[in-house]
Amino acid sequence: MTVRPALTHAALAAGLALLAGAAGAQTVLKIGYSTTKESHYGVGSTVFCDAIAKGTANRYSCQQFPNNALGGEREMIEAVQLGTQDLVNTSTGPLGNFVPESKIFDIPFLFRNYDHARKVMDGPIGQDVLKKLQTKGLIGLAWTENGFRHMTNSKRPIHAASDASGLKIRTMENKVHMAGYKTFGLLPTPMPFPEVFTALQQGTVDGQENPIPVILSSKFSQVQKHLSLTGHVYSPAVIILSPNVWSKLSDADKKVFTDAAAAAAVAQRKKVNDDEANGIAQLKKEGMLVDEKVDGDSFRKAVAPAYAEFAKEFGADKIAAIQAVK
Ligand code: EAX
Repeated sequence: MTVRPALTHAALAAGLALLAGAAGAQTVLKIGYSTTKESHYGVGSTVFCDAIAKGTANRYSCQQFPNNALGGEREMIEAVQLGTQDLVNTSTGPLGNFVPESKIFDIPFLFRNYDHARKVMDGPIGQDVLKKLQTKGLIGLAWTENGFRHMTNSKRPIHAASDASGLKIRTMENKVHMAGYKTFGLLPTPMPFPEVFTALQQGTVDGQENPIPVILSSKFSQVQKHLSLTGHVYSPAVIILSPNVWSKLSDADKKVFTDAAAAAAVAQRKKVNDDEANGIAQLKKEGMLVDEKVDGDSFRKAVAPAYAEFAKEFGADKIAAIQAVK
């Protein structure tokens, strides 16, 4: 009499185990980024996450952490390197501290426009650097995009480089940017992104610089009066995966992940385009005074002498090779 129920339990347990086996192991990957779910990073990350879920029949899926929920970009890259976070969709701002080869892309006025920048990132030069991430315990899946960066501040309109002189501006933790911005007369103050809104609000810094999609989604219009479309530097972004996850993927799954990241890049760049096209009107509506016809030559002239330093650091030939991409 006592045997029968025990058998039933055993049969039930075996049945459950079978069911679980049929469904397969399910892995939920944590992906973090700085801005909102609706922003360019959210759009790209959602395309990536949907594609890996579809391509692996839900064996892999994501939990998204927008709005700096997992920390600043440097912290997130570190966590991905350690394997305590699976994925990050991040600007290259702090990436040079891990992969020095990526710093060349941070030179001000290196790229002429979006077409040029995307061609370089997707071409042999960009892809070589993407592969270099592997040597630092990071798997670069694809270059996504943050966008060309523009200056905002609370003090005065910036039309020419001389207007920038003396303004205290928050920069990313990026030595190339800081060196470049000093030539404009700015006083660069490096700071992780999660602290920027408060620093602007409290006047710890006068301004900051970021692409339109970031200025929009982070509501900087609430704390900044002036926007100048300086486009002084291109800000690439990248989806990075932890090697812990990568090393467990089959070749077929690896292809699903890289294809998903490529699709994410297309969607994220399209969102950057859309924000560049529509966001400026929105920012004006929110009260910002926008200089759309900045004296770009004054900035290019100011930074020109720093190119000698950049050439020493990165090689004049490497810089020229990027400039030569048509
Ligand atoms: O990647 O730190 C920055 O200003 C970045 O542009 C922002 O985190 C989005």
